[in-house]
Amino acid sequence: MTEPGQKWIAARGGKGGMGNQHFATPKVQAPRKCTPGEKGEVRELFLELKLMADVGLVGFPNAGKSSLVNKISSGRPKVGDYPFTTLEPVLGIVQVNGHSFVVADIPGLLEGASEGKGLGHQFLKHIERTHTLLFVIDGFAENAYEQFKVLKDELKAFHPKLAEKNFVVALNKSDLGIGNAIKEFKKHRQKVVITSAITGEGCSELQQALDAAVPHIHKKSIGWSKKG
Ligand SMILES: Nc1nc2c(ncn2[C@@H]2O[C@H](COP(=O)(O)OP(=O)(O)OP(=O)(O)O)[C@@H](O)[C@H]2O)c(=O)[nH]1
Ligand SMILES: [Mg+2]
Repeated sequence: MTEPGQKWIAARGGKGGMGNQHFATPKVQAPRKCTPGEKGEVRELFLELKLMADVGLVGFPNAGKSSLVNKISSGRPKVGDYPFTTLEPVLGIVQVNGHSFVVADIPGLLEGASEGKGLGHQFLKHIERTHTLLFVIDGFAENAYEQFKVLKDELKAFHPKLAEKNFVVALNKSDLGIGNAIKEFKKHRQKVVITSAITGEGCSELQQALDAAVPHIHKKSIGWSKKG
């Protein structure tokens, strides 16, 4: 169910029986005869909520996903200096260039997430329907590029479609000196937006990069119209 007001028949009612009136004749105008209706279908359903967002954040725990969401959007997920601070997805609205779109912060992923390791896999379903992914990589980590590759592989293992999505990479924690990571990504010709969620460096560039990646039809115009 993706639209407001959308209808879907989960279980059909049984065919109705024939009431007394059906058996009425000129002589017997109030018959006592009737036939019972059929039983309706019975189905047990398990409903699962998938959040609707345009951009889904993916990254290892502690990479700074929630810190960036705080900087670039209206979302206010909790930030902590320990892994798995974020335990539930949090949505935020990014307002840029006169329109807005929605980003979803999800718990960090671990290598093996697609097989159930850590927490993140439970939330990957929330990003199945997002158009764009934002990989958040801790640029200060020694194996930053390796982490990016692991994340991509995990997504692919979870669902090949996830790996085909449009994506933007934020190489975060630039305030800590991330020259090595920048070089690594350059070597592999992978474009990145260099960010610091602490100083704010690169955060408006990140908004622009996401804006360029999210298709226009998904965006809502911000503004007001003067009536009367
Ligand atoms: N120096 C520096 N620290 C950062 C930056 N971004 C985040 N941090 C710190 O890194 C830690 C983790 O930040 P979070 O935003 O909670 O990271 P997360 O990726 O959401 O983590 P999980 O929710 O656990 O997956 C916090 O102590 C932040 O203050 C940054 O750009 N520079
Ligand atoms: Mg977080």
